[in-house]
Amino acid sequence: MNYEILKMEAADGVAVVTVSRPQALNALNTRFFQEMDSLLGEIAERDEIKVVVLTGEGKAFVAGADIAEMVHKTQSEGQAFSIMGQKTFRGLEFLEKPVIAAINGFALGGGLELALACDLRIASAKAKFGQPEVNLGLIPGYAATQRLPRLIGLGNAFFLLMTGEMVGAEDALRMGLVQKVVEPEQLLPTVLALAKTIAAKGPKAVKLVKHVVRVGSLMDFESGCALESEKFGSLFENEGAEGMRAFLEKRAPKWTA
Ligand code: CO8
Repeated sequence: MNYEILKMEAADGVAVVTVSRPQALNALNTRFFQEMDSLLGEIAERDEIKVVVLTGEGKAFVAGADIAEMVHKTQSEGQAFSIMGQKTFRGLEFLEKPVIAAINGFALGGGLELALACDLRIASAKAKFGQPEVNLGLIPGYAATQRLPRLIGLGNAFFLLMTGEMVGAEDALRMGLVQKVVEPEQLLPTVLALAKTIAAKGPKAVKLVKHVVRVGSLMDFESGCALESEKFGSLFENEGAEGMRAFLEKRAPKWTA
């Protein structure tokens, strides 16, 4: 596919994907979703990519779904636009590689929903967060009503969803919406260092951490624990044997995948 909106640069096991439509503050249109679906397929196939970083070009991470595209939609087209986006974000959420959002600026509406589908969120001190859909007479359509309360609790989620208010990075940190806030110029170096830290861990173990947490979140507690035991066992006579042996032999482990 010929990418117009998404740019990817991969080095040292880390792929940095940049949403690049700064003239519209990286607003999400149909083309974005087509490109993201295609890129996720490519990332899944490239074994050398261990961790993905997602960021935005210019002053926004992503300022929401594209209002100019949505304004003309009928009821059924609106529903279809929501389903298409939910499917793409699900693909990101279940990609078998960690995804870190490097939130450089506005993360609003569908943009915050995109960040919520990532595994970790690191913010620039200049970033702004919000679910402003109610200002437009809308509700979120890319699963913020579901992911936000699970991530930051009902009270914080209702605050963002009902007021449409924008909050700064420190408030986002307090709510548990992001894991860390850094000065703007430190954002990419911090996120790249974090990505490289994760990329250096046991690759099968990292993959299974994500798998068990994500798939387990769709299960009842007992089924999730059974899945954990099964995957835990699968690392014996495998990567775990090397990791534990290396610890006992006081040397660095040699991972094979
Ligand atoms: N969609 C389309 N264009 C946008 C969007 C957007 N979400 N956000 C900004 N732009 C455009 C502006 O229209 C402007 O274009 P132009 O230069 O042609 O006039 C350009 O980007 C720059 O924006 P501003 O001049 O407004 O920049 P400011 O720095 O003054 O303001 C803000 C920045 C505060 C971020 C402001 O742009 C803003 O409020 N944007 C809209 C934010 C918003 O409401 N987002 C939520 C959208 S709804 C949504 O995401 C629902 C998701 C679920 C959809 C489910 C499918 C049905």
